[in-house]
Amino acid sequence: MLNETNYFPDYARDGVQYFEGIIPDRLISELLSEIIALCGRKVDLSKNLFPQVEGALFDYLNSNSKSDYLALLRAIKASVRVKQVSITPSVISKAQKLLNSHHISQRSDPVLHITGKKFQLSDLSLAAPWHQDWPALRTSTHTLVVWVPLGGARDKGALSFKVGSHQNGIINSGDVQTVYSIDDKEISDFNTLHQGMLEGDAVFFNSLTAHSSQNTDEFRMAISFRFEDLTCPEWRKRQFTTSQSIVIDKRALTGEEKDIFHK
Ligand SMILES: O=C(O)CCC(=O)C(=O)O
Repeated sequence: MLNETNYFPDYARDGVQYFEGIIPDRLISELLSEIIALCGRKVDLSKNLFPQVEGALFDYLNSNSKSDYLALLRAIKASVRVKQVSITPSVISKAQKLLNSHHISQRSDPVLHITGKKFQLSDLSLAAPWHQDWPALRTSTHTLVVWVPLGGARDKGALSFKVGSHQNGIINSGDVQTVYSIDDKEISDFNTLHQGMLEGDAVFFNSLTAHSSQNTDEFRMAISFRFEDLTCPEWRKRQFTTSQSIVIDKRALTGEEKDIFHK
């Protein structure tokens, strides 16, 4: 394990780089307030918002069906507040710099990540085992991932990275469960870096950098989004496609609508 405080990873060399305080507090607070409101709770702006999010989400989970809870998570993920975080000017300029391109895009949707034992819905842990994001995206090997904690990442809730693992290209991985997990032995040559993160910080990493999270007792919430270089020849060859797609979900139709559409 690398010394957490004395090591400053560099994106090109290590495939991961941290930036402190690049997301305005206001944006994070607005997103957290929205989550509390979506859970049907009143926001108390005089108190810390993150514990209120935890309480509101946990109550929602316990007083609604699992599918209603998952629908709420989808609604949160689709919030304009999430998009606002992902297009913060400071985030965009760092992404342009790290991708070495002024022409960048966000081809896929943001993802919402929750860990914390009391939010686990089945035997399947909410934590992510070691994996690369590339197999789930299949865009370009330059794809840049940005992970933004909304709370609970000051210690164990933060991601761990295998420093420099992006330089190995695509690593053997198992079948997809939640992610395409990588066996420890495939990445044992790389040092593990784990750095706690404050709200407002963001970590940028290559989609080939192996990373993981821990199944902590404490609640942790984060969002992630991806940037592509529109001038990347490799992505052009794939006709600017991505594997992370939105499909038309027929279950979303009401009974009446199903009668109208027949199929
Ligand atoms: O936040 C987590 O627990 C996992 C995040 C992750 O693996 C990712 O952003 O690819």
